[in-house]
Amino acid sequence: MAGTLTAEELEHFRTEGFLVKRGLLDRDRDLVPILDEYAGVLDRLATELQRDGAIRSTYAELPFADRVVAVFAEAGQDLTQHFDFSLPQGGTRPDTPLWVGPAVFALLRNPAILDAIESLIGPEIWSNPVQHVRLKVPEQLMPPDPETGRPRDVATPWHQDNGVVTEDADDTDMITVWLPLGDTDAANGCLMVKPRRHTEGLLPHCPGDSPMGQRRGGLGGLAIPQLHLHSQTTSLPMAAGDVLLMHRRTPHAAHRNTSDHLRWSFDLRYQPIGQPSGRSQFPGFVARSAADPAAELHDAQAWADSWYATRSAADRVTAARYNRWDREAPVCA
Ligand SMILES: O=C(O)CCC(=O)C(=O)O
Ligand SMILES: [Fe+2]
Repeated sequence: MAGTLTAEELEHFRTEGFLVKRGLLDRDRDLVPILDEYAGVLDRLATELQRDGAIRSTYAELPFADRVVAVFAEAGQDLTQHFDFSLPQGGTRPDTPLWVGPAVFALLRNPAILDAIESLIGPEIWSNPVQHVRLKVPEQLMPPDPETGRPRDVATPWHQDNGVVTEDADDTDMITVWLPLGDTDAANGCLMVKPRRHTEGLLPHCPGDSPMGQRRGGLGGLAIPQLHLHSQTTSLPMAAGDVLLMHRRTPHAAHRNTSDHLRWSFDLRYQPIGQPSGRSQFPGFVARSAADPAAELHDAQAWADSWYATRSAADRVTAARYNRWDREAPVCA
């Protein structure tokens, strides 16, 4: 079991609320297939944008990460949803872009990742559908935000992942798995955590459009108010192949991307089978089961179809509630 955690690693996770497992993934075996699959998505997207007059060149000569930067910057748009394997929180339409390809499914089922998860929650593992790819173009290369006139901020505000799901999942033993597809540091937007704060319970979160929120994209804009952000911050520079495991109540955030190159990452989540996912309108699956191996999903097309079916039911998805926070709450006003 290549990814099984050692006793020291388990102890670190339990006391600190997170663990960086260096080199858990092999770049050639585990990450290159994603890059190959996404190169096709990007090529089709660039071709379409050029046809529609949104960009002059398809930038076909550039390697993937540089090509993402060139295409997003010239189009002046964050086009991440074309690569994402989840749907937006509200506003989904039957033609909302989504990429649920076989290489992404293979990563969700990656044996080394599942070994690490098994060490934390046991062998009955559900792939929780709160999952994303994040393609963060250097902020200085994107046109300024039309509303504020300031550079578009791709930082991720401080939050706990428990805070971005619905309250039925508060006791779900959800583990976040965050992995960069290119090397990441404080300049290009690596993650930061507040160690040992996962034992404090759920902290208040404020919507991005409230005075205490930080008016930022993603995550429905949720942010923990400054008042609760005392205590040490640890930045986590990581290389492609490293994997961060996080407790659902560990406060975390990401630096801005002030570099000149793409910061991109996947975040996945796992939990014991049978517990609420906190996003019941989205589909998960049995990733590993010692008790009932026949229940495991091995069919990439069936997984993709489960997302297409959710997207087709767009009215239901749009009406759904994604979190519990109220912009009028005293802590946010
Ligand atoms: O990648 C980011 O900037 C944020 C990721 C995050 O919040 C998560 O993985 O839970
Ligand atoms: Fe998060």
